Amino acid sequence: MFMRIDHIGIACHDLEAKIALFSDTFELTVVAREVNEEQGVREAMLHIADGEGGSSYIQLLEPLSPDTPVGKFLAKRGEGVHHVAFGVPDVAEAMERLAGKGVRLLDERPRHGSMGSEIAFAHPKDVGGMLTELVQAAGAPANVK
Ligand code: MC0
Repeated sequence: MFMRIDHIGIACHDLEAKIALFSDTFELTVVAREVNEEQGVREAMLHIADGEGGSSYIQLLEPLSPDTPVGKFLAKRGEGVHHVAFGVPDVAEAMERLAGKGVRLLDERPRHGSMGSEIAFAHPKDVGGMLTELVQAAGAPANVK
């Protein structure tokens, strides 16, 4: 079910500065920039590699305000890795499977994520302190109607 790493989310105070740092240091290219009001973030996706199940990215996240998940995270822990996102073929099915293992989901239904994806989060306290995101990419089987 957890077929690949879709992205690693990095919380930062200054998106433009971190885009410059990551693209220069790791020689990565920005392939998408978005504002996601529902999640309270301004973000950029930096392409890492393409694989059979889809591509993988570094996602840089700047909060839209202090009173958002990423804003609170920065205040408490500072900049750094915020979450790990697994690419799955069907996010609704992956949510059911995690819930069946006793993992608390933070979303009752899939929400809109980067680049047309559908996403859901699982509670970090139920998976060893790692905020976990499930991502069904826009081109994943369950999204092809
Ligand atoms: C909080 N905690 C974390 C954490 N955030 N642990 C690991 N990784 C994180 N990112 C820990 C805290 O340290 C605390 O532990 C406990 O969880 C409760 O945290 P809190 O500071 O009291 O905050 P809450 O409970 O209000 O919210 C935490 C929670 C929230 C994870 C439930 O941030 C959430 O619902 N996140 C999901 C949505 C999200 O993160 N969206 C932004 C990315 P202690 O031991 O101190 O009690 S959006 C995104 O990425 C989209 C655009 C996409 O990929 O397409």
